[in-house]
Amino acid sequence: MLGAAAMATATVTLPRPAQAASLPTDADITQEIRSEYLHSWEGYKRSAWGYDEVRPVSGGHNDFFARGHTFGLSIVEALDTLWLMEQDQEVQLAVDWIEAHFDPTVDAEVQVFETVIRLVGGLLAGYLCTGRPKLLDRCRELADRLLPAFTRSPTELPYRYVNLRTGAVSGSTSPLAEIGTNLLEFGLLTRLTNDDRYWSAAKKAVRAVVAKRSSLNLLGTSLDIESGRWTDTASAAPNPPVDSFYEYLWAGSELFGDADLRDWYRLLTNAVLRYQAERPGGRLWFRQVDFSSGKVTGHQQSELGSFYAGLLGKGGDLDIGRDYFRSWTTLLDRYQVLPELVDYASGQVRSARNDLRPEYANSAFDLWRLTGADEYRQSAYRYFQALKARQRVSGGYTVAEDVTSSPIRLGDLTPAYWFAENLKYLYLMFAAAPRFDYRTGLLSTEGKLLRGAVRP
Ligand code: DMJ
Repeated sequence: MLGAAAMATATVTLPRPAQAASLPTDADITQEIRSEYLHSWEGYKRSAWGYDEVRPVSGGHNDFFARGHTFGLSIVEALDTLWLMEQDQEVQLAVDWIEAHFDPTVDAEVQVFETVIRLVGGLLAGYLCTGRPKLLDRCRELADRLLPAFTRSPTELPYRYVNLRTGAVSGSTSPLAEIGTNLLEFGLLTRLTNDDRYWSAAKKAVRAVVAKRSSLNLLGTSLDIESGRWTDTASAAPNPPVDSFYEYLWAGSELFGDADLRDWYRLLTNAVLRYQAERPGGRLWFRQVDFSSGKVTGHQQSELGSFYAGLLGKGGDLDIGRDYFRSWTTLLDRYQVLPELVDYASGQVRSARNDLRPEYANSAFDLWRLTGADEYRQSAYRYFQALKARQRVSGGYTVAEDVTSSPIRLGDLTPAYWFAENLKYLYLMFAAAPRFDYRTGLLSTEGKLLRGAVRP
């Protein structure tokens, strides 16, 4: 949180976006991004190889899913980015580690959503990029062990956790992002294996949620997956923990040509735009409202919600997406690196952390692909330069505890998604990457390349 004096300055009218500056050449930027990515990757390899995540300041490591167990998460997350960057020796190292050590049968309780978007998605993307069949085998074994979360549910809404060894399920209150962000990975697995169980489970879960929408066509935030009742009736889109539920409606309709998903995306998005969008001070933000009455319950905006600018563009609301992106750019102007959570009505920072989040860069990438406008490359490059100036350490890149303090107060973790997302979006914007099909390429919520890998 900001101190009182700083808070007073934080409530003044938001500044205009910074003037466009001329960028270095694409070749120089590409080289810079690749070299920063490899700086981080080498830090992980040096201090935490085989562990889920590196602590780049202390040289320690972190188990992401379950204490005492590793899935080599950063390796799985990095795989398709390394491949897109044509780092074939590193790809070989990563695939060799996965083939030798990745164990989808450990006696550990894992969070289904995180396992799907990071590990199932990472293995799928790795398979699509490299064609190594064992990656698909491991992926399938893992997904089979996640299925009890769906099949043991009385409502078709998945449990949050499953023990990969025993199949025991737990976690009966689940937010929408966790219930619905399976469509791409499970749908693709079904396509690749001809086994309908994955897609069928994912789609039934989403159908069950949409059926519970209010008369305003809004959704709440979380459900009791055993009773099927809402446990939180605030419509919080595009904030977490509902964010990627909406993203996967659009992306699922795009990847599989599914008309239900397309219709649901449109229906629900129309309601979010109608009841939640507002423009205080000329900036577009999304308030939180009760899903039945539309009564306003909050004005918080999470950095994770900034992905929505790109989604709106892809879903056919380009002008609104562009406006929302500009709102986030005004925060970048002010803080240089984005804080995790702001209250746009009061101007207060509610969480001053920066967890090396990729969502702003993700939207810049999406909107640049849709429009070709240089504004998005300018903004993305500025975002990258700010992280480089503030959060680069000798062991890679690290999260920040407080972006409003001067100097910025750093933490000690490289979240594994860093290897999957931030610099991948940047790289693809500047590199004219030969291994990416810019026309059809489709990335998951975790930045995994699920369509559009051009194999050399
Ligand atoms: C990533 O794991 C994914 O982008 C997910 O959808 C939510 N956000 C985190 C990174 O911020």
